[in-house]
Amino acid sequence: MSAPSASPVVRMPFSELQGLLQRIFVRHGCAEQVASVLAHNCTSAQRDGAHSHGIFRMPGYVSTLASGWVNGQAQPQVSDVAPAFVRVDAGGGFAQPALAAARALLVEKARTAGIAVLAIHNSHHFAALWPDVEPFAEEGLVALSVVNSMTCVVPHGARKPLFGTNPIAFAAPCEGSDPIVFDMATSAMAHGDVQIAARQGQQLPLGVGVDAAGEPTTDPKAILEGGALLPFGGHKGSALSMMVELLAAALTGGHFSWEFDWAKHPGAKTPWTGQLIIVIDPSKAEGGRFALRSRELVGQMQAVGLSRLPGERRFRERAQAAREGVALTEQELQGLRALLA
Ligand code: NDP
Ligand code: PYC
Repeated sequence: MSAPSASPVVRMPFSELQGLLQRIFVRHGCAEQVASVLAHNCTSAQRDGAHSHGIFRMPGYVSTLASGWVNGQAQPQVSDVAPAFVRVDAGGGFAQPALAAARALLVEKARTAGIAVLAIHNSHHFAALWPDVEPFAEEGLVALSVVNSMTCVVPHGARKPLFGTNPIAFAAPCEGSDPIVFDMATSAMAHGDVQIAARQGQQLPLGVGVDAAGEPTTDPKAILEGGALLPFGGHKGSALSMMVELLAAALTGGHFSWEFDWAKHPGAKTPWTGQLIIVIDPSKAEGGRFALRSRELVGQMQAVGLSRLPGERRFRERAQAAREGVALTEQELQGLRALLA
């Protein structure tokens, strides 16, 4: 999805935009450490052209903080519960600072046991998921993460929404190149992209969602105002979304996507759920040549005609941002300055 405006594009150094976002988070009640983690996450999404979870999200972060729904000052409580299992109670704060607090222990366990699980609960996740897994692959590890969101997806064969948009992100090292990374909602479209389409007055393909009467619609506003999304790929995406509910909520101790009620917090936007991250050390595997085998797989995919790997578009946009600065529109920049005022 393209940037959400026809306003002129400006480019800023990563550090400058990150600093601006960090000040906004602090201004609206986040502790410095929380603000730093969220600002880095959000700037990274903007830099990579992941627009549904870049600065488009800043008004939502601000309104959810103002509503008192999320605790921007939460101190994550990390528990070392088993040789390969770490739990974090995020304290009603954001999931990313909880991951940051547990990360060193998680990696140590994965390198010792070969695999380790991080189960975060009592957490809010309002971001893209790839920033949570990609850094593991950059240090030679394989990582898989799932997070559930808010009820807005009708399970395949059902009549009413129950699941969240429930993304799955995966990252693996690949010899001689950027890691292999994919990150996808299990709904036919991310909720953020439906919001962007509604804002831009675009229609959606059939199969993305239904209106308030449960009828197929191509109108994003009908999906957002009383309608719902569908899983991608019919029963297959629906099964994956169910798996995300189980792993991100039931296994972590977090809420299912339908289990929280933000009605008493006008402006609340962030799903109060859970997140699971599994990290594997591939050096323990047969042959210890995982990254080389990744390279072979990619080579074979390209040999049969593949021209775009998942993650490749982001890495391309990242390279351009490194040369020219992170792109945002003049209108978005003004909006950010207004959030700081
Ligand atoms: P997309 O459908 O845009 O992309 C999904 C994956 O497929 C990406 O890895 C993308 O790579 C890759 N891809 C897309 N098009 C192609 C193609 N033609 N060929 C090869 N690979 C391709 O993502 P979604 O709309 O499903 O999700 C968007 C974001 O929303 C995600 O970051 C997700 O984490 C986030 N989200 C967050 C939620 C939360 O609760 N926090 C809930 C739901 C979604 P590339 O990135 O390089 O384009
Ligand atoms: O885009 O579906 C989405 C989403 C939900 C929560 C954060 N992003």
